Amino acid sequence: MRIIIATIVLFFSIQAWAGNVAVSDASARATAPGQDSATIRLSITSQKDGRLVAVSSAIAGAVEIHGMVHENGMMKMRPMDSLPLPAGKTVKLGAGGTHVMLLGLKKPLKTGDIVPLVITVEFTDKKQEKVDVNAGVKPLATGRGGHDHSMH
Ligand SMILES: [Cu+2]
Repeated sequence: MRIIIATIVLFFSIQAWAGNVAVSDASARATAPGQDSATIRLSITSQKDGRLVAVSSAIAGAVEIHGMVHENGMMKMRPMDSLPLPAGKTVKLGAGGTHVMLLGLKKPLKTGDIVPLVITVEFTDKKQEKVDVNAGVKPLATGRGGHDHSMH
């Protein structure tokens, strides 16, 4: 059964359901030359109260959940241990605030590439659920509307 689910996830990566957790709209941007980190955007909906506790990817040395904090009048990224996922609420990551960050990319991200991710959610009863997600790589943002770090 697990193999069948994994296969379905591979072919229908737009929205991955695995039990209580749905992940949608997962995407990244192509990397600029020399860039070895990348921000992942995605939306997570958990049907039960839980927390996003880990994200991993075979193509990155490390994956962190980053929050944004004000420090001396500047917005800075800070790693978070976990991110609350209230039951039934869609939590968006990557829209200028909390985001998932790939560090130590093993290869550059090119438009059309797929970034494999494993997302781990822990529920209030301490049970964990892992969701396989494929994030599509979009072209590097340029010009209007391409402001990934806008705080609006
Ligand atoms: Cu970050």
